[in-house]
Amino acid sequence: MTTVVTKKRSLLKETEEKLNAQIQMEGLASFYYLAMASWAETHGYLGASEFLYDHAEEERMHMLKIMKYVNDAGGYAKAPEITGIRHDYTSLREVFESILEHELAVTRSINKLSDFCFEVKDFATLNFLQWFVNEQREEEATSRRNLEFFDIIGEEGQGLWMIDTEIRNLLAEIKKGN
Ligand code: OFO
Repeated sequence: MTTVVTKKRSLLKETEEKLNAQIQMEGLASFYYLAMASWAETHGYLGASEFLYDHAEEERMHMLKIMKYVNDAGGYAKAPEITGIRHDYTSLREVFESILEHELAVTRSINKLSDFCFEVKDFATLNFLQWFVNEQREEEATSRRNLEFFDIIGEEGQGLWMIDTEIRNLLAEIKKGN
């Protein structure tokens, strides 16, 4: 039911659309991580798959956080349409390289959105987005750390097994800190 009261809000239509685009991006990220988790699990990388399954949940939580914000602000959050998920990778390294690229793209998206909110003086949404700004800083650091394992340990011999173990250990460390 739409009443006069429910129409009154300070959230601009354009901000709502941009937040919905971010919801789409977070939802896609969740399934993107889920597909990589399944790839890793079926290729014997159980530590990496644990990390990736866990991260798929994190991304879902990010999506829900924005949905709740939009609806609480008087807008209408749209559940994302998920298509075009990649299911095949040539190596575990490629999985983690594409994760870093993805996280950098999400950071750019959050920054653009924050910049827009600043321009239109939507300080409430700008404040809300600060959580995501900090989160992206952490996610980029984690993505780089995972990739460093490949360079430091090396992939030869038992290297991949050790890398897989280190990725699992990093997840445990992150969980301890949360
Ligand atoms: Fe939602 O932080 Fe990664 O993508």
